[in-house]
Amino acid sequence: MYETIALVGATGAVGRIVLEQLVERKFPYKRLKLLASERSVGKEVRVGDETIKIELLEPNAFKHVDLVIASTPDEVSAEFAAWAVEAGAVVVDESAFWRMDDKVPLVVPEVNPDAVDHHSGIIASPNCSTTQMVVALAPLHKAARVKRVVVSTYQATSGAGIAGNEELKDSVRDSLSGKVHPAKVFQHPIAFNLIPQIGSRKYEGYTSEEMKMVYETRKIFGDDDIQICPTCVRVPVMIGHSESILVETERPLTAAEATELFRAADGVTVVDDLDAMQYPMPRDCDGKDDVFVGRIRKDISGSGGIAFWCVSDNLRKGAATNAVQIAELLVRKAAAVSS
Ligand code: 2RA
Repeated sequence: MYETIALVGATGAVGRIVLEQLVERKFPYKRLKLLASERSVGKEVRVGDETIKIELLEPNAFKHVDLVIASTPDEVSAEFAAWAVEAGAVVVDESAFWRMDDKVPLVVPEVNPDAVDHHSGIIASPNCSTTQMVVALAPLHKAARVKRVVVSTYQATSGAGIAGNEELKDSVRDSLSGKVHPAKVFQHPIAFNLIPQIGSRKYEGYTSEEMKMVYETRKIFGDDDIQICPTCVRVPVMIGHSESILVETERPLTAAEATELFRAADGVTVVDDLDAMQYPMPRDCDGKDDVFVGRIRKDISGSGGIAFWCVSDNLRKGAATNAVQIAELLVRKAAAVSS
């Protein structure tokens, strides 16, 4: 058990859910510190039966802290993580800053739990669009080795934080009264629209969000030969990222075999009955921790691959839940060593 844990970024969209998860999942700790920038210092946050005052995120804030869960912008993580590690804490970090650092494991507990054994103080949690895809692909990769993936995402506005959801609401309200709400968070008005750009130009016309899916997936599976062609799209949905995935495996799988592998996998729920109009949709996955798959079928264009549809709550498994699960994994591993 960790005596003192800290959450950095408690007031953000993901931070709020981390707090809910710590309570819901009965994460073992004695004391919880909430740390944030000057703007939030002194604010009171209800956590289960406790009310906790937010303290300033500064170099001395991590004295006696054993474990940190952090959901902050990259530049904040770049600075504070060293303070925490220096004070002896382990940091489970949600930002993109550390994910591709060779010394930092990038962990999805259902996929590569043993990667946590090799940390030097920081453990990274992947980007939401990567996390749900690797949870779904992991059982296929284990059984038949994934060679190539073509993925299109349909990403919720909450991926851009509370401000993203506010912009969607304002944009819908203004559109319905015949006005155009000026886009601030997104590149274009999001109401009744789809925006095929998440992040900035990164490589050969692909965006930063798309290249995260490539690099992070390879790191998590420990296989640089996996070829991935992603297209990331922002859609006017508040919670729940959806992905249309075509996967080719070294040993071709039938749709029935893939379905059985999905059914047996940890963290995956199959919802797949086209005749009964049953398939995963963001509205149904909101507030749930699993990755949902459906529309599982063979690729009829001749790749020998499997096509499927995958939905997950981007704030939960895509962020908060994965971070808390990493922390739980650390607790279990420490208990196993000491017993
Ligand atoms: C998004 N994947 O949806 C990002 C958040 N990490 O914008």
